[in-house]
Amino acid sequence: MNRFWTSLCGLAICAGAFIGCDKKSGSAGATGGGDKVKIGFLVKQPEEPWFQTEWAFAQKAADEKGFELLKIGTQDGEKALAAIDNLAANQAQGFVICTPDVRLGPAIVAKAKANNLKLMTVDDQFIGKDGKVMEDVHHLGVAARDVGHVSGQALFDEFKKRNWTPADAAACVVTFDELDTARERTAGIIEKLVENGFPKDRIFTTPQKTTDIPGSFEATNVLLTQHGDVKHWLMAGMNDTAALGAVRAAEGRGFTAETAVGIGINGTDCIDELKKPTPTPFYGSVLMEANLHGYDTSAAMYKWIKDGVEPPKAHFTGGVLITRKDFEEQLKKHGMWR
Ligand code: FCA
Repeated sequence: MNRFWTSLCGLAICAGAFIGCDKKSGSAGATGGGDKVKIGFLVKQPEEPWFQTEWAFAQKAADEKGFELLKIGTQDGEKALAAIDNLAANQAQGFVICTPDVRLGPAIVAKAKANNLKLMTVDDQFIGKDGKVMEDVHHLGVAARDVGHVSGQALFDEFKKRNWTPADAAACVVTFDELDTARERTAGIIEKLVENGFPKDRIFTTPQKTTDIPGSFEATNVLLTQHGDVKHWLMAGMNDTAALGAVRAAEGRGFTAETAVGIGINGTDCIDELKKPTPTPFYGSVLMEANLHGYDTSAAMYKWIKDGVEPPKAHFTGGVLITRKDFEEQLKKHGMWR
C-alpha cells in the first residue's frame, strides 16, 4: 500500500471514532473563535477507497479555504440521523452526504431542516416518498448510464480482441437494483454490449445482496454454478468491488487473465489489484472523478454557507477506462495519485 492510501485509511479510522475524534481535531484545527465554518462529510462506506478519496479532496478544499471538515462514516440510517444531530451540536452549518439508504432522503431532509443545516447529496441521489428522485436536493453524482457504457464497450472490445465467440463466452453482470445509480450503470453495460451485437441471451445478471466484495462473490458463484459450460467470462458490476468479487469467484473456478475479463467502475478501489505483478482477470476500471466529488461539493457548501451562493441543483460527472498499462498515468493526470 502506498503512502496515499495508508494515510487515507488513517482518515477512515478517525472518522469511525467521530465523536471522540472531533473534539480533538476541533481544538487542534480551529484557529480560535467560534465563527469558523464547519461542514460535515458523511459517507455510507468509509472503508471504500472511493469515499476515502472524496474525503481527502474535501479536506484539501477545507485546508485551502479555511473551513473545518468533519468526516463521518454513517453505515446505517441510525448513524446518519444521529450524526446530523451531532453536527448541529458541534455548530456545523451544513453537510454533504452519500446516504447509506436513498429512501432515507425525506428523513434526512427533515432532520437537516430541523437543525438549520444546509444539505447536499453526493453520488447517491435521495428517493422521495413517491419513489421519485428528490430533485430539490442539491446533488453531485455520476452520469451512471454513460459510465456503464464505457464499461460495456471495454468488455466488448476485449471479447473481440481475444476472438472469443458467443458460443463459448458469456457476460456476468452483478446488479444492485435497489440503488438508482447502480441500476443505471449495469443497464448501461448491458445496453452497450447489445448495441455492439453481443447476444442478449448470453448476458446473465446476478443480484448482490451487499455492495462489497463478499456480496458480489456470492452472487457470482451462484451464476457460475448455473453456467458451468461457459469457457470465457466477461464480468462487470456497478463499481470496483462488484467486479473484484466477480473476478475472485471466477478465479476460484480456475479462470485466469486469459479466460476471463473483469471491468470495474470507480478506478479508486482497484489500485492494489492493478499493481499485482501477475495479471488477474481484473482487466481495468472506469476511473471517475472522486477528486471533484470531494472537493467541489465541500467547496460549494462552503460558498453557500459563507456567501449565500447556492450550488447548482444537479451536476453529473463521467469516467474513462484505465487498465494495468496506464492506471498510474491516468490517476496522476486526474490528480488522484500520490
Ligand atoms: C455509489 C457506489 C460507490 C461509488 C459512488 C460514485 O455510491 O456505492 O462505490 O461508485 O456511487
